[in-house]
Amino acid sequence: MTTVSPVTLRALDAPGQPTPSADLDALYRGFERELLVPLWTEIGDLMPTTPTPRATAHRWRWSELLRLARRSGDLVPVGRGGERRAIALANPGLGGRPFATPTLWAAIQYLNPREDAPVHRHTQHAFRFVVEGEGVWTVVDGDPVAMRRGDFLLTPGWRFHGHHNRSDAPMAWLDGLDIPFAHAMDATFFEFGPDEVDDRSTPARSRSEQLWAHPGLRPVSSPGPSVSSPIAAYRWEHTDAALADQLALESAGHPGVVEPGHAAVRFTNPTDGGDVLPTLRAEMHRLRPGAVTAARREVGSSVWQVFDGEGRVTVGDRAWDVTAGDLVAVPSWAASTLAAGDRALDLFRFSDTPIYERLHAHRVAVAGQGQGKAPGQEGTAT
Ligand code: GTQ
Ligand code: FE2
Repeated sequence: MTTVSPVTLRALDAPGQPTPSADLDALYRGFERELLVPLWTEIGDLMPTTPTPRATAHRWRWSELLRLARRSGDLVPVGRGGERRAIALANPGLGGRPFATPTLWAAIQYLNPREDAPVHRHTQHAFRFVVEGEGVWTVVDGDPVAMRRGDFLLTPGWRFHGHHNRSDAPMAWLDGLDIPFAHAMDATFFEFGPDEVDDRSTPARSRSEQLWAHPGLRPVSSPGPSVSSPIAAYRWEHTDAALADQLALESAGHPGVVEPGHAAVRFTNPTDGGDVLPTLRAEMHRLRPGAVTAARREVGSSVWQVFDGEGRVTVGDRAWDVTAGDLVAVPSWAASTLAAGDRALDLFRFSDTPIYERLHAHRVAVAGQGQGKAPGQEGTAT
């Protein structure tokens, strides 16, 4: 049997296959010679009844990330060429590539006191989320943006950006980008910027916030909708207040929370109410002490980062205790549940949902709420 064609061998395990014979084997060799593959041997893999992601659910501990980032701070300079001291999560199902999921990059970035990361731009869309620390300004197209605990910051594609640490303490934060998606799409462009950031001032608020970060108010001078949000920083005080208010409303018997004990807000583009970046969705969630969320599946992948508190994250048949800074990758269509411990649990989440929504490939199923929606039957995103 050592001379049997690889197509025949692969077909042996698959259902609905023709009876093996020398003639069939010759046919399969013909396919191979002509670089052809029949559907009937591949259909289980290519057209499964539900998504079968190669990515797996995985938890990374912030304490370990930080330890290794600090060590990188001792040993690895930041400069032109390498560009960033960023260390990416590599999903165990994705062959060692620096991909948290097939579409999402998630990395810890680390800057030593008084250190600079050089200016560059790329078509990949980026955000930063600050789980602890402060003292770095990221300068986005000449606008200096302070980075502080709890802040969510945007660097939309093709904006020049460099970071500089103005404090005597090191700073680490989470970077999220659509690098794996852009890589798979063969759609990446990159350019070096000037050697120095052009504005080294250190304002508490960026010009983008002065113009745009006033609830419900847009500048009359602004043109129409922009593909990415014009707000460079969403400050923790606003996010925190929004979550606290949802839970206060729930306590008073009014609607607003996602489900009992679970408040959540989505960061949005104020010019159109949509997601902050064309490829990335970002949200902040708060669970009351002891709250447990309904199991939820969604097409597309996501990454959670605990911001505050302790709890347990369950994805499929895996479960992890998590604490501030810990990260969990959730593959497409895996059922996930969050549970808060004795304290409230705050979590940041980002996902590739905008891609799937725009392609009408998005489905969600929540335990106790029936089946996932069929393609073409989704309502408008809310
Ligand atoms: O800070 O500009 O984690 O360009 C990966 C690529 C961070 C950044 C990353 C980047 C950056
Ligand atoms: Fe960058």
